[in-house]
Amino acid sequence: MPIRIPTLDELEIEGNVGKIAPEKLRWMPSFPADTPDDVLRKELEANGVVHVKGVIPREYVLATRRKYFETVAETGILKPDTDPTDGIFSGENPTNFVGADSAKYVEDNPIAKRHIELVFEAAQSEWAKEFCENEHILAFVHRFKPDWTAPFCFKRQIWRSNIPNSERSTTGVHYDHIFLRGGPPIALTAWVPVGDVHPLQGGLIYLEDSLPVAQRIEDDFTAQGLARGFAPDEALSAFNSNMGVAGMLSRDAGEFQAQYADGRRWMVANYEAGDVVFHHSFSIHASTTNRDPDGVIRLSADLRYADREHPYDGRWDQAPYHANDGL
Ligand SMILES: O=C(O)CCC(=O)C(=O)O
Ligand SMILES: [Fe+2]
Repeated sequence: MPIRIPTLDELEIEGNVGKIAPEKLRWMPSFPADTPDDVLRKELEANGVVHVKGVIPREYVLATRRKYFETVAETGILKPDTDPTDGIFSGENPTNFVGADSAKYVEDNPIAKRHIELVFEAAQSEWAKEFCENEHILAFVHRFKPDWTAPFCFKRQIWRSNIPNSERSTTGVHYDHIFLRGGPPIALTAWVPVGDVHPLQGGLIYLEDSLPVAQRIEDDFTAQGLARGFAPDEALSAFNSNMGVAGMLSRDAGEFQAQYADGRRWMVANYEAGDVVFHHSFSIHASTTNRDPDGVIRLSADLRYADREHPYDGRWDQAPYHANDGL
């Protein structure tokens, strides 16, 4: 049964701390795949993010969703006797299935350790590499970045599953350049919902008109780094002493909005398998808590693109995502 998409007033969007009031939200525009290139580019420059419908054939995305869940299934993440493509959560202890970025907190939980190993296995697989390099996304990278003559997908790509009703597990508020400072802020992120991600399933929310806000914050970090006499490597790090926990600007979208957004709203969206959200390195975004009523796990991939003929952050192209890669 397709889920009925709630109205903004009905939507219960939660960060790590609390709900975000409906008046602090708006819907994000989406664009059909045949939208003219100049409209897509203008939207990326003006709003920092473009949600494009139907970029990748739905069947390919769903087949990839199946492969991912087959790879991690042995840890008991899926409800017995359900189709891996559906990705229905088993209801086991949520801490068994925390993301790979929590690797250092699960040393005493063998199931969680194994789960993270399998997440890395998925990220290092041939099917994940093919997915990142698929012609459908690359065609859009060309359309957004016509001056790139040799675009490529960074080896380090992140696969994330968010299980339903797992508290305090959302991705904190950030812009990607925090993690990509080894190059100029021109890398292009494709955030790919790997399955349908309706607004209750905890997909990404984007702050409207966020590029100037991020630029200001980044300028501030640069000035603080200079004042503190950071060595070059330290200045590049997302985890230097100026930065928040895990490199994030805030652990909670609502808190960040109250402090820094100056009346800007968070944009929410209904993502479907086949859609891709392209965002600028200064686009401010976060994820929300998965409250899927049918227990569906939210799966997505963060794929990032740069060009061999332009400067880029080489730290992201050394190896696939693995434990302790320091990024
Ligand atoms: O999926 C998430 O929770 C975070 C994704 C993200 O931040 C990105 O793709 O840049
Ligand atoms: Fe991000």
